[in-house]
Amino acid sequence: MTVDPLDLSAGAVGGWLQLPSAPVAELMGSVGFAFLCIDQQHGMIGPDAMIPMLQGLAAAGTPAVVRVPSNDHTEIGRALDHGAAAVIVPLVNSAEQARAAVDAFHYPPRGSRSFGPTRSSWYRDLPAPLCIVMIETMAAVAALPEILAVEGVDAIFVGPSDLSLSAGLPLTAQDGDPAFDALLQPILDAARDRGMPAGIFCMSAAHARRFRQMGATYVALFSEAGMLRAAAGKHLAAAREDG
Ligand code: 3PY
Ligand code: MG
Repeated sequence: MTVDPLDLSAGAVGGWLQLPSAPVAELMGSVGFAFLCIDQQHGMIGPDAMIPMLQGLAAAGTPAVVRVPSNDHTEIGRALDHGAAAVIVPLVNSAEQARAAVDAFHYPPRGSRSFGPTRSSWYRDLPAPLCIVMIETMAAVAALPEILAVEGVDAIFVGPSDLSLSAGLPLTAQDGDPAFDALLQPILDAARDRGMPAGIFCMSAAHARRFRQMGATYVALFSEAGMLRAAAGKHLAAAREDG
């Protein structure tokens, strides 16, 4: 398996997977995304479905990121054992929670990950995986300087929907509401000041362009399920039109 190192510092555009399908993961990998994220938090992907999806992405040569279901020691270790190039940990709301994620990510003496690297040990020279924590609540915003200072946090990833809800804003705030931008800009600025990659989930290509202009160093575009549903709806509507 040859997979390029994950570079989250220079405008990378990744994609998002919610459906438990290896062929769909491979298909999305063939498109050229900088990475694809297997979403175990909100996607329909359990541990058994994840393994063939990792294999599909490896076949396409696409780095596979795993969003674990929660900040859970076992889930983080398992994603790494199975060969994730990075783990995204949702809802990290304090430095203590960031330290717990980093602790689960590393073997002793640095952390407390249990040894048993199944698939990840089958290949030499795999790039070192990255530990990415999600900033998506007002608590995380308040604790941001301390979270960014936690040794072992490699990058942050903003969840715009949860952040909006936590701030009492509508989900549409990410479409350009100044109140949302006023929340996001200092997050991106603080990461830049520390030289830390900062990414954000994007519901559209327009969001990706706007958030990159605001300083996001990488983005993840909405999911294969969303794209498939939108395309199916468009084709259906077109087919119903009279010639
Ligand atoms: C959010 O927008 O809250 C996310 O977690 C995106 O995946
Ligand atoms: Mg979220």
